[in-house]
Order: sequence, then structure tokens, then C-alpha cells
Amino acid sequence: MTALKTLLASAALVASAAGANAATYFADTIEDVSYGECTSTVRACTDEDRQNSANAVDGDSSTFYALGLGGSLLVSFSQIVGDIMPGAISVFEVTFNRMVGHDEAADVFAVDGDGNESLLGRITNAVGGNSVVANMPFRQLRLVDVTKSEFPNTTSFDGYDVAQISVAPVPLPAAGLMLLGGLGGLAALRRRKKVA
Ligand SMILES: [Ca+2]
Ligand SMILES: [Ca+2]
Repeated sequence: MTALKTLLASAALVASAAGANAATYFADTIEDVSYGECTSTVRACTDEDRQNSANAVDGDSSTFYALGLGGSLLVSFSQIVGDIMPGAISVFEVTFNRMVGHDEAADVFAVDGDGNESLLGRITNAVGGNSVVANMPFRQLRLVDVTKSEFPNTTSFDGYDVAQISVAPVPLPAAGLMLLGGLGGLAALRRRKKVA
């Protein structure tokens, strides 16, 4: 292989690695579900198939699952083997049927391989309020509806609506640069030794 070919091959490898890092994964498996409370009529509570938890992991952003007030949902990502890398950003696309005063909120927990849960933050159905950042590796995500405690005067009757749940692991250019820096430093060290 010529030097140019090697260089091109390396560049392609770096590009594909960066592409993999920037990928977005969608939760596709329900691990556990506990529906909360719905304070409206049976018809309203079941409208648009909103009590079907499969709607949260069907890859379709136009269908949703309402957690129910105080409800909980535990999901996982079958596309990712092992831990989801630290620094992953989790985005929860929801909000369908949002109206003035129809505020909803949920707490997001990262669950590790041993089942330990860490609170990542609170999401709301306000524009821009539906994402949190994970600073540790995790396996699963739990959403717990906190609509009533966050918004006591809300008109929401069945809590946070989950259309889909995604994670986008943050690219790690810093780690790559550190590695390159380390190799460069080693080469410099060797050169210095030769001079001496
Ligand atoms: Ca959906
Ligand atoms: Ca709702």
C-alpha cells in the first residue's frame, strides 16, 4: 500500500468512527412499566392508544404512551451491547397535544448494569425542556412522571407523553487527541534520547 492509500484508509476509518459516535439510538425495549393515574374520562384516558406502552418504543414519533400521573417506565436499547458510554445525551421527544397550562414533567434516571439508579434530571414538555445529559455509563433509562409535584395547577390528566426515547453518545475527540499527543510525546522522547 502506498503512503497515500494508507493515509486515505486511515482517514476513512476516522470518519466512520466519528460517524458511529454521532449516531442516535432509540429505546426499543420495555423492561418494566407501571401506569400511573388518569384523572379524566375513560374515553380521554384511552384516546389515541395512549395507554399502550409499546408506543414509546415503536420507532414512530407520531405515536405516544402517556405515563399516567406518577407512572414509571423502564426502557433499554437492544442496538447497544454493554454500557452506553458516559456523556451520552438523552433526548425524549414527546409532546403531542400540548396546550397552554397542559404542563407535564418526568424525572429521568440512568440505570447501570447492577440496577443502581441515578437521577439525571427533570424533563418537561416545554420547548427545549426534553433532554438531559448522562455523565456516567448506563444500561437502561427509567422515566418517572412528576407532573403533579412540578406543576400543581396543570390541566394534564395522564402525565408525561413519551413518543420516543433517544440517546446520542457524545463523540470523544479529546480521547483521540490525548492518544495522539501521547504517541507524539513518545516520539519526541525518542528523538531527544537520540540527540543525547
Ligand atoms: Ca412512538
Ligand atoms: Ca399526557
